[in-house]
Parts: sequence; C-alpha cells; structure tokens
Amino acid sequence: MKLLVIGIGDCGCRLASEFAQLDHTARAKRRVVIVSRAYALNNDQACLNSLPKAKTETLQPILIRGLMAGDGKSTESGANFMRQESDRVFSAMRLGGFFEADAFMLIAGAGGALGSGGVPVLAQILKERYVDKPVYGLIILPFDYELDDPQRVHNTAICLKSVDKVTDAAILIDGGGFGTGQHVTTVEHMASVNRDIAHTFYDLLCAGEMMVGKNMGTNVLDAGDIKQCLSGWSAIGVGRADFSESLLPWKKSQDFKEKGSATLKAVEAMSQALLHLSVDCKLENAGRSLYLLSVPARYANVDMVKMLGNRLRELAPNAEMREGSFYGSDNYAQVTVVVSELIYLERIKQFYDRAARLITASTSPPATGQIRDTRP
Ligand SMILES: Nc1nc2c(ncn2[C@@H]2O[C@H](COP(=O)(O)OP(=O)(O)O)[C@@H](O)[C@H]2O)c(=O)[nH]1
Ligand SMILES: [Mg+2]
Repeated sequence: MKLLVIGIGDCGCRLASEFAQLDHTARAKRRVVIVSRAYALNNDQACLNSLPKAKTETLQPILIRGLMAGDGKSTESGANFMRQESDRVFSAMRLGGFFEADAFMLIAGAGGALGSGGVPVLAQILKERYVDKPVYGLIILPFDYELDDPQRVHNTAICLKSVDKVTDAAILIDGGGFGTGQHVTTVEHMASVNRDIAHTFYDLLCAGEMMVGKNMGTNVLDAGDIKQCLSGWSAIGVGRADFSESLLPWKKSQDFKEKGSATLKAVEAMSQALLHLSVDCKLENAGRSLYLLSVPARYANVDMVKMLGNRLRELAPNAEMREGSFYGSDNYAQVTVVVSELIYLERIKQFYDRAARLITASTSPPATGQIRDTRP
C-alpha cells in the first residue's frame, strides 16, 4: 500500500519524517515504494529545521506562515488556523504524490494545538476532494505525565471527537511509547519512540507491493485488504520471534519437529503483537481484524498460517478477519496485527470523562465547609 502522509504540528512532522525514512528503507531493501510523498506542516520553522534530512525526496516540509489567533494552545485555535490557511497549504503541496497514493494518512499528537485541530480540518477537505481515497488518522495520545494538564486533556478529547467524525479510520497510539508509561525526556528517546511507531507499519505497507513471485506467501494481503479492514477506531501491533537455529541452506524441506517449532515461533510472534497493541483494547470489541505473517520462505508452512488464523478468530470472535503472509524476514517470524472497528475503547472514555471533570472543576465554586487546597 502506498500512503500519502501528512504530518501536522511538531509531533506530526517528526512522524512524517520517520515515514519518509521508512520509505527510504523499503526502497533500498525491498525495492518497493510505500510512501508516495510525506508532508510536514508546521508554523514552527525551528521544528522543520530540526527534522533529520530524509535521504530521499519523499519528505517535503511546509512552513505555514500565518499567525494563530486566540491563545494558540487549544485544538480550536489550531483548527481555525488550519481552516484559514488550508488553500495555501494545498497549493504548496502541488498535488505531488496524490494520484499514486492508495490512501491518505494524517498524523498528529492529540494533546497539542496545530496538529490536534489541523487533522480533522484537512481530513474533511481531502474527503470532499478525493472521494475514492480513504483518509486515515494516526493519532498520538498524550504521555502519561501530561494527563494532569487540563489543556492537553481538553485538546485530546476535542481531537478524538472530531477525528472520529471525519476520518475513515483512526489508529490510536497510546502515550507515544506504546503504553509503556515511560517518561520520554531526551530527544533521542523521542526519536526512537517515533521510529518504533513508523516501523509498526513496515510489513503491512510492504506486503502488497512485494507481490512478485519469490516473496509471495500463501495468502497475499494488499492495499484492498487493508482498506477493507481499517474502519473506525483501530489499533496496530507488531511482534517478532527469532528462529534459534538456522536451517542448513541446502536442506530444502523441514522435518516434522522443525515444522512444529517454526509454527510455535509464529504463534509467539502473534502473541507479542497482541501484547504490544498501540492502544489497550478488548479484542472481542473489534468488528474487523487482520494479521500479516512475515517469515523466511524456508520456514513457511501451511499449518503456521492456519494456526494464526484460528488463534485470532478465537480471540476476536466478532471480527471479520483478513489474513496474509509473505516472505519478508531473514531469520525470524514477524506478525503484524490490526484490530479495527472497535466499538468501545476505555482509553477514549477516560479522556472524555477527564475533560468533562476538569471543566466542572474549573467552573464550580468549592462546596461549603470544604477546605480549599491552595498549595501550588
Ligand atoms: N510520539 C511522539 N509524541 C509527541 C512528539 N512531540 C509531541 N508529542 C506529543 O504530541 C502532543 C502534541 O504536541 P505538539 O505536536 O508539540 O503540538 P502541535 O505542534 O501544536 O501540534 C504532546 O503533548 C505530546 O504528547 C513526538 O515527537 N513523538
Ligand atoms: Mg507546535
């Protein structure tokens, strides 16, 4: 699948740049194109300057020069700003990469202002102009240590509400660190979190593009399948299990024992993927699901695929499942899982509740007899 990536705001720009790097890797290692173009939109020149220069022409930074009205900190001010600047933004993009792309992917941190407000505005415009291409949101939820900041919580709630209305699917990434709850302090740590986020999509985007003879597994999973799967709230995860002893290169077929242990590795990789889903969710709440297995051709066998399919069907019984496999890895099994059309996400409810509570707390006077805490 080829994506046209648009990252908005600081978080969005850094991730757009990671997707451009990912595309560079795909072109070099797998000879396929997975990002037709990546745009990094920001009103902050310093952020655009700090983006690592992708080795390809895929990334195009666009500076939005206008002034953000209002406080400049809320999702609302970001959305107004983007509405006012959208014509200039689209003319700067000059349609590069629009026609080759299978889908649009808009990326932002939900807790900020520009990206948080900008994603729904651009999504709406893209949906009106390109009716046949799906528009996906890749939304990064705030880190745990930001959850006491009323502005971040408010922005996140507003962003989630509007993204839900205008995108075909919204893939949520919790805490930017896959729910690890870690305090991301350094630029390097943030960069590695961003690299991990982009890498989650590597196999999924490559698989359909690598549909040439020797890479093809038993089931091909292409852009059409991904489009069929992605709908509404979604989560993605990748897991990997290394094959311990490598098969001797001249030994073509596996014996019974080897086959069994290779299958177990694939199952282990799927468990890891489910454990590392980008947002905490109950699998039985998913209306659609997908898994993609990547193994070296010499380890592949039919049981493996059957076993993974049965497992995911069992865990997500209400989901319409799509499956695929390809020979993309060296000495390990890697499984990508997507669960989509999630009807309920506790994390989203928490943000809505928290935002509502913060509003009530800021508007109601303290109850009589209650001692007001005046500590800073
Ligand atoms: N994963 C990740 N999250 C980030 C990054 N930068 C910011 N964030 C998150 O995104 C939120 C929005 O921040 P920012 O992108 O600066 O806002 P904007 O520039 O107004 O769109 C922050 O509260 C963080 O939670 C980043 O590089 N990676
Ligand atoms: Mg910013």
